[in-house]
Amino acid sequence: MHDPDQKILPAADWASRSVLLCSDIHLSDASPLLTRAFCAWIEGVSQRIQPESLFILGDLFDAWVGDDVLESGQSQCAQTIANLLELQALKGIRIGLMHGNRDFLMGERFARRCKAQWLDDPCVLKMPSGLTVALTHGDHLCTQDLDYQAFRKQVRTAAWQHDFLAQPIAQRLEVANRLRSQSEHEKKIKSMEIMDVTLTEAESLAQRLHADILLHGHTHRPGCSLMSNGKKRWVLPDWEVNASGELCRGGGLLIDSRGVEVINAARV
Ligand code: LP5
Ligand code: MN
Repeated sequence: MHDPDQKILPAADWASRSVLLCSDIHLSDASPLLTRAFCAWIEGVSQRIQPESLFILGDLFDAWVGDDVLESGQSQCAQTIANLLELQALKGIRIGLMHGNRDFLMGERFARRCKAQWLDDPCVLKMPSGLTVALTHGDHLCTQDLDYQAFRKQVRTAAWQHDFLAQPIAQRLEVANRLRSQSEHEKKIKSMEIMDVTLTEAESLAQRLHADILLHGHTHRPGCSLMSNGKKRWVLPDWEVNASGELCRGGGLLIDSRGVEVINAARV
């Protein structure tokens, strides 16, 4: 059984017999029904499948403006998710968290609270069968999206993050809301091709990491395709509920001794 307090393994070297993966859930206090549906899915699937590990490959939250939000008691969603992940960890499931483009400010305090470990982006998962899977959120592979890449470079600097986190929570939330609106506006203008991963980048990442499979989220275009170098590319779905709280999109993937299996949203 996994010890939740164990030290973070060196980057790019994870081993597990079975891993449940998901990403792009985009949880927030604005959508308690989505939070409820995600919790039900995690609890149901983890009980049924009993995976050794649960890896969340970024954008667990719609926007994360700092770990102090959790401690401030201002976010029911953050509390609920921290409790959910902590409970899974206490049941013996190893929780791996990767940063996405919306929650790259998740920090050590949040990870400790969830009893989670950080997954470097990219990292490599090695299965006992010999199958090797490269894991990434995927946003850095969208190299044709030059505006986004410039934005990403800026907000990932320590100086920028230090200045941002020094602002009061209310101000940070305002900035995040403005950025989310701007992003939604720009996504209507950008072409689908620009917003997808650049295939040559995806291929060379899998090659460089000696992986049989590349697995990522971010693009919200789930599926499996064969790359020109013969390696497979699996893409995780994003999540959404309808007005009644039923999942219309979501779910994840399970990797075990049988390979990769789609675990859809309804299957709990
Ligand atoms: O997330 P998604 O899928 O909708 O779109 C992404 C890219 N957008 C983003 C922006 C995020 O959605 C906003 C995240 C807010 C939470 C972070 C909180 C703390 C950080 C605060 C940062 C100031 O990542 C989108 C891509 C799309 O994926 C597909 O790959 O196209 O990229 C954009 O829309 C970015 C624009 O192209 C460039 C934005 C430039 C804005 C510069 C203003 C800087 C303001 C600084 C404010 C202090
Ligand atoms: Mn993303």
